[in-house]
Amino acid sequence: MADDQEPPPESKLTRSKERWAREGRFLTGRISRPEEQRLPPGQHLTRDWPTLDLGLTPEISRERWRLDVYGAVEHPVFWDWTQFTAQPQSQFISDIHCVTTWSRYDNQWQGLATRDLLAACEPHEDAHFVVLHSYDGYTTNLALEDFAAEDALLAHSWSGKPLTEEHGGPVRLVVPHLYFWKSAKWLQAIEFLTRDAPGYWEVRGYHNRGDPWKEERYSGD
Ligand SMILES: Nc1nc2c(c(=O)[nH]1)N[C@H]1C(S)=C(S)[C@@H](COP(=O)(O)O)O[C@H]1N2
Ligand SMILES: [Mo]
Repeated sequence: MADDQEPPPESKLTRSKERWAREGRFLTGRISRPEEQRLPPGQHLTRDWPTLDLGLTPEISRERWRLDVYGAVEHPVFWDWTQFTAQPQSQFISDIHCVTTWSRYDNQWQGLATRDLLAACEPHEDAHFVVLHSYDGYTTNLALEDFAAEDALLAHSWSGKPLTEEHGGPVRLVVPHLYFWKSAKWLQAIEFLTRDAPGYWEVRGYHNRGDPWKEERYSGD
């Protein structure tokens, strides 16, 4: 089971982001563009890679790291680092779209494709949602179809190097077709559910799904 760690007290950035959600900040008011449009509306490109989190970087050594997959699954999983890295390996290149309006192209990720994880744990017929639990107390929710996207993965490497601590190492989720807050850093557990359960940002004014091309930034968009 996931640790019952409380997320850290709300930082200035967290409070600003809650306010942006209330004010509808960064909304262009445009309708969703076709998927062929690489840069979603209201986004700008950045070449560096900003770090965004709750202001607390959990230090989880690869020795101490565990992945716990539980809930509505036929085969719960509890892997240590050796077991996790022995799973099938995938490499995907994808773009990052953060709801704070930066996007970053061509990120090369390596790790376990969520589809391979699903093959291992076999979600029940009535499992339609997942909640990701992280070592910093962060949570985020996804529909199972979004989690199962063909280029979604549990990434341990970026550009051929181990994922750094600031970007979520040892392991983070990457779901490229949704805003980056859905891509949980410092992944600890994946819970399969029959009913949806909004996560940290989803209960703080952010959209439940977060499709960048539909500008699903805030709840109500
Ligand atoms: N565990 C955890 N994962 C998280 C967050 C967080 O605070 N804690 N922030 C999310 C947000 S809002 C963004 S934009 C991305 C930022 O990832 P990066 O710091 O690697 O750019 O991580 C997401 N995943
Ligand atoms: Mo974000």
